[in-house]
Amino acid sequence: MTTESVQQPSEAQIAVHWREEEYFYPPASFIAQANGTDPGLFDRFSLENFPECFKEYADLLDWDAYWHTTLDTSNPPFWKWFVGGRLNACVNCVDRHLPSRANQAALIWVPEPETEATAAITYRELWRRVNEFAALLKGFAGVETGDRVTFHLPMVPELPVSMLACARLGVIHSEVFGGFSGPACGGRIADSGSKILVTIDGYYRGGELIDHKAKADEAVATAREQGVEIEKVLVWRRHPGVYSSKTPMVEGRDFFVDEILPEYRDALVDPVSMPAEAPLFLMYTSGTTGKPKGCQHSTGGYLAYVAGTSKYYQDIHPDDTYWCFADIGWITGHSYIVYGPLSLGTTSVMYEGAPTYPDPGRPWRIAERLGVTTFHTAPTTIRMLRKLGPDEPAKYDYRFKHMTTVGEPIEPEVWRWYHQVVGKGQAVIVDTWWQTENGGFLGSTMPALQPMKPGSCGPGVLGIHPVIYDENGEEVPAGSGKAGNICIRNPWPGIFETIWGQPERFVQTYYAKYNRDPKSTDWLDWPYLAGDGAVQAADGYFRILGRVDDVINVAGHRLGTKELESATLTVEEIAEAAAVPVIDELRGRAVEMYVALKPGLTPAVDEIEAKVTAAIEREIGKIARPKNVWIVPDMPKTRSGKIMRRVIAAVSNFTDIGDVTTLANPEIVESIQHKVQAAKLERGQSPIELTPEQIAEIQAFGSVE
Ligand code: 6R9
Repeated sequence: MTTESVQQPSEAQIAVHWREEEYFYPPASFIAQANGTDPGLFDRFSLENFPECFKEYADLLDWDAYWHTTLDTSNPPFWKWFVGGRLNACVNCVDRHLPSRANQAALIWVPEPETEATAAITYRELWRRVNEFAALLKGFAGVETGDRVTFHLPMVPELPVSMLACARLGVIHSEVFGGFSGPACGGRIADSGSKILVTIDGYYRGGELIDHKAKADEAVATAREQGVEIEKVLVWRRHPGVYSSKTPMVEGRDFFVDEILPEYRDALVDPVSMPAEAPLFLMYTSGTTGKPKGCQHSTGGYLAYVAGTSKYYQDIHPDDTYWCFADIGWITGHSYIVYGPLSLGTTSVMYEGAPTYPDPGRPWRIAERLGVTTFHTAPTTIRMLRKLGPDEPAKYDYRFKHMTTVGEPIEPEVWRWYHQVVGKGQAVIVDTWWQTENGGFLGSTMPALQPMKPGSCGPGVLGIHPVIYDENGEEVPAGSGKAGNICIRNPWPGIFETIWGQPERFVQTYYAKYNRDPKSTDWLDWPYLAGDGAVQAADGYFRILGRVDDVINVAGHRLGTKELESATLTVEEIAEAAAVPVIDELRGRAVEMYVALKPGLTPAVDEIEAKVTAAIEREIGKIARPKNVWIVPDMPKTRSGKIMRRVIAAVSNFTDIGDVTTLANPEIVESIQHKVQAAKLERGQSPIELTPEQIAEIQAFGSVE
């Protein structure tokens, strides 16, 4: 055994292999109209001007009372922004636009069935609906400022209406992604202590009217088991007046919103002026251990941060038609479908359904019909659209000036398709790196001022000063080719305030690792640990390698799954790729690649395997040579579209697959398992006995905590 395979290298020693990508420059037509064209911005937001620089973001909002302290660090790391300031988030997103744009569309909602009409909701109509629902929440449901209300809503306009109604009342909303199960929702109800659940009878997804109310009953039961009793379930109806769920309504507990709302017709509710640091909402993120974490976001700091980043990085102008094709059930939708765009008074598009329903031309038909100018989505959606409809964008007459990618590292191959085919070579792209915990973007290029580089998010955004530390807390210099843990040196207004009910876990998870002195009230002693591995190129751009646990250690060389996947995607036939570790007696870990091919190809299996191996050898080196390459019809995915690497890692290692019921496509797992394991046995790769640590590693692979 070599020393290499025995000693674990420190983060600082991780060699990262990738090819430097070329720059792409924004078109002159984009620069001519951009919000951020003054290079002086970077000086204004330099560390020397911290924290006062963020006044510029806060000044985008209307305040009832101006703050006296920009940043209060007296109780680290529970930072408080804009202390003394008071405001209402709903007023900032709705009321204040009425004098200038009452009859401009605030939201344009596209139902999934193409036979159903698109609905444009003006700022004035939104104001009406929000007031009426706020009146119902207060009068009928009895909620009070500071209470929590859980929503389990899909992509329907009732979701932003419910959010803004809570914000108007100073009630903390907690939206659970509509695709989550009833029990998952119940656990979050219990954790937040909500007494009210807002849901809907059904919604369209993939051509089907899904029965959603059924999940509410399970959610209430789970919450009860965990000691929290839901008093009322408010049920919106997808088709008002018609009940589309098979589950009975529970007498005295369940109520149709459309039956009660008429009592509140034209009601107006005074917005509650909230302290800047009052919580606006909770957003749960999953972890592999313990309860999901309820990230608590503030009113003033959060709203200022999403307004500022929407202005400069989304380049939002009021007369844009801005479409963030994400789900409001995730942080991206909260910040960049609802709060950011509406605070700036633009028109925000929402789409109810699946990207490829009824065909992979759908998003481009929506873009053409609505005249979308600004488009925002995730690599997983881009990969899916590329796989199923590579030539579709060209068939539609739309023109994007600006596009965003968010949520995962994007492979340069996929980036180039997005740029060339979706953006028709005319749109600027921002690759925005951030997390549920962060409120808004952390890493991105400033679209008119900094060139794009496929696969890299760019430098820290305005006022965000990232640094990469090794395991010992030493800075890993830019251009060293070494990876480490990306951290943010300074607090910022969008950072979450705490984990709801778990302040120790907040400190432990995000600050303990690199804190220099637990008593220090100097924010410089409290770097924020993002939990992602990253590399910084000599030009200062960061390349995010994925969660720190998404790394495969092959004979002492840690390889980012994303590097392997990127290399694999350079093979023309391949649409999607996922790398997992397989326990290997000789090399510690070996790599197995799972690949899905572009449609319509009948592959010569050996040929594809050889091409993948050659591509990885070429892009990374022989060390990363995969042990096996498996061609699969599709990857097991979460409902938010992230590939579940732990499931295929379990297949490769013959370990227990675990719970797959929360996958979007659980049926795929069995066929992959059967095919791969039979082939492995045929190749003489029979299962080896694993240690408990090894089993735990496989089970946790690719998970977020
Ligand atoms: C906004 C969001 C957070 C994790 C994050 C990182 C990954 C997000 C990325 C990215 C590379 C990007 N991530 N954006 N990786 N490039 N542009 O996605 O929040 O769901 O909490 O996920 O997603 O690993 O730590 P969330």
